[in-house]
Amino acid sequence: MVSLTNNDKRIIVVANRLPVNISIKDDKPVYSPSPGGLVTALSSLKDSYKQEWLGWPGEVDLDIANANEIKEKLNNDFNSHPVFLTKQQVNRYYFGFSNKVLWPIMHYLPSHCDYDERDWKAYKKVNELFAENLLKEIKPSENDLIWIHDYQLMLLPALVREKLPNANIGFFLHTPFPSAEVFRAVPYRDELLKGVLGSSLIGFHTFGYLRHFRSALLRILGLNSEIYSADLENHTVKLGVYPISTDTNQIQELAHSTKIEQNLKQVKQIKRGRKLIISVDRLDYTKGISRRLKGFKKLLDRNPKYASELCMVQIAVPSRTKIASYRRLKDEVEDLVVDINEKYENEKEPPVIYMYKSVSFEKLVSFYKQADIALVTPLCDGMNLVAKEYVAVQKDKGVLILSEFAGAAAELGESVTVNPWNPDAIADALEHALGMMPWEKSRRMSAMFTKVKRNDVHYWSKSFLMDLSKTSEKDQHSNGETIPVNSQISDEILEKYKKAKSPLLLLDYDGTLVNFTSVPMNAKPDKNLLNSLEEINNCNGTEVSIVTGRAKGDIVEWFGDLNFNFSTEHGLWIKMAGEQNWHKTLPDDQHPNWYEEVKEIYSQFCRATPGSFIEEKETSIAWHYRLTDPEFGTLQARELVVNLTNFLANKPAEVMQGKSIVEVRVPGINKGSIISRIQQLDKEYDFMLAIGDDFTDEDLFSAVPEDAVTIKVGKGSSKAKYRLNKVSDVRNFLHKIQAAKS
Ligand code: GDG
Repeated sequence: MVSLTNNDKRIIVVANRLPVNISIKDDKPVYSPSPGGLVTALSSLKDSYKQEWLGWPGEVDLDIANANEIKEKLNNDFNSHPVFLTKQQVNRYYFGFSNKVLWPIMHYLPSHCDYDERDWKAYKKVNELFAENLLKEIKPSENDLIWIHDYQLMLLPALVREKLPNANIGFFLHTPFPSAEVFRAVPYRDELLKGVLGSSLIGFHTFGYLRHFRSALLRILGLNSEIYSADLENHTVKLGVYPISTDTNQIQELAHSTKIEQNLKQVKQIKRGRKLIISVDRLDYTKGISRRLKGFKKLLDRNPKYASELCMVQIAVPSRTKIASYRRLKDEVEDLVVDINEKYENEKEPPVIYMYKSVSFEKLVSFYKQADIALVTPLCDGMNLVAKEYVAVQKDKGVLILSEFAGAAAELGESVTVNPWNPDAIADALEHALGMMPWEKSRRMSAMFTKVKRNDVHYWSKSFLMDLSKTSEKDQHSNGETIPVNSQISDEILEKYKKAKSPLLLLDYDGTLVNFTSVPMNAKPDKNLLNSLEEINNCNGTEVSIVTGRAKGDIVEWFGDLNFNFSTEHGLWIKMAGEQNWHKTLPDDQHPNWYEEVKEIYSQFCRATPGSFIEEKETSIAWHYRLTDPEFGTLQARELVVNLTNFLANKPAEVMQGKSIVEVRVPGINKGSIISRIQQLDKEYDFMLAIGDDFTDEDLFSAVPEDAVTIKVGKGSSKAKYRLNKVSDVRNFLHKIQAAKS
């Protein structure tokens, strides 16, 4: 088990709802704790971390109750900080955008969406309110762990990051993350994704949701990510899979305690000797209640004897009743229950017992204990805790029928899985469960119990928080990452530069001095850049060098008039300032003999990969895929690299894969070749600064002397010592260089 002990740190939990209820009695607020899963999840960390909560305290009439008094009481007695919301804010942010747009989309049910721009505005406003309250009331420091929960607060991580760039911000999504094709339909999808990306760590219940999220980043924001992380301009976001669970020990204890005796008796009275099938859900259209009832009806229609032998209890907890589709669902479900019970009205007892209410947890555990089968058939569900609670109670008996579309199905493979959309399949699964031999029930349930016990809710919270505490910048630097150029480092570099008599600047072009464009020829240098570089070049002996992989022709066209040093085509052609002619690093007779065949392989890939194109240079040839479908392009590039590596195995060629490019070149010449040329010409410099953004610049970083200043643009491991985050930061830095000597 992971261990977390750090008494300096606080865990700040931010969720839509605080774990405390406030009601008004005799014009006075009455407080009652409502500990949900999150409180349980964090209970085992109570001794090692101080815990604070931020959230909406529920509807409180502030005309009757005094806001300051409530605040004080919640602070002192519940470590909680309320974010008070007006009725209209609740309607628009919570019932509106959160539950009429995000909830259905996250669950693949866009037909339930009802979009109103005013709801989005309120969603934004409330997320801002949460950020303001967090910063003002709790004042987090870099030592704290901020844990934000769920789809109602997707904008919050970025709002907090803006004010606290080094904060440890975790975000956990309790719903599924749908396919990017579905998420694309959300209005303001970019803002939502960028909002979540303010986090240091984003957690999902399953790997499938994580995969969809990455795909949405790529397809909607054009952001490439690794399996477990995404590099942004200013920070890295880790991604992880943390399946939520139950407090298995506590549930087992309750299931065997005398506390539930009375409840057990009541459940037995409901059963009356029949077999019990239990279903428990919030009354929500994602939970598949109607289809489940239809499935049960099919079972009875196929086997009328079951009408007297079985009893199905459906507990439907009232939920989001302000939303029309939830009210319609209630009518539909109740009609179906009446339908079944009317059809079998001659039986002694109705086969379906429908309870539209919330019951105590003791009662719930009693139902789980008495149930021969749990029928858990959501159409889509982030995890589904009911399934795990049933397993936690049963231990080695009973049968769990579980929807394929619940996150829990990824872990509970020994359940009887079912397609919840198909009532016939539900009836089949029930028949299967009813006929199952005791030894098989025991084998399946014991295997599931072992997993639910090992990966319980305490493991869930500890593993998430453990990973979150490892995401701080400090940790990443100690893992060999580049150091961001802050104002102190920048001053130190500029000071060295000022003192130097013959400084040399070695600057990569694309991704360093200019941003990437979809068509390479569009990335022309602007006037501002040209002026800035020219001024630096003319200043007290400074030499500017453009060190690029681009063809010589592009550079001559754009910079030909300027007296810079140039290294083009990854070091094939070099011309130092003042030289009349270009120096070719390779003798003329060394034109690569593999060139035409590589071109042919590229052509085949171009035909199969719409949007890709070939760029021909003298001794290298590149396949660009920045304009292709991003996922397909990446797959094709991988395939291409395998093909090329095989084909070029014994040939004088090097295959390289960079940012949306695969390139084959002659080995031994690269961006570091300019340093050999400098040595050949006996040139000497007393200060060198090299800046570049991709793997081809690593050759330059390796070739420069050890005391040179090396800067990588963007995140990622590198031989460079320092890091600037983006092209605009490089340009600002160049302006400082320009100012330093003038
Ligand atoms: C969301 C995601 C994800 C239910 N009725 C009563 C009652 N419950 C308790 C159950 C269980 C919880 O409520 C329901 O949790 P679920 O996971 O089944 O579903 P959601 O409410 O939709 O939760 C879901 C979850 O977040 C956690 O990440 O698993 O996918 O949709 O614990 O026991 N508890 C009591 N009386 C009831 O009548 N006391």
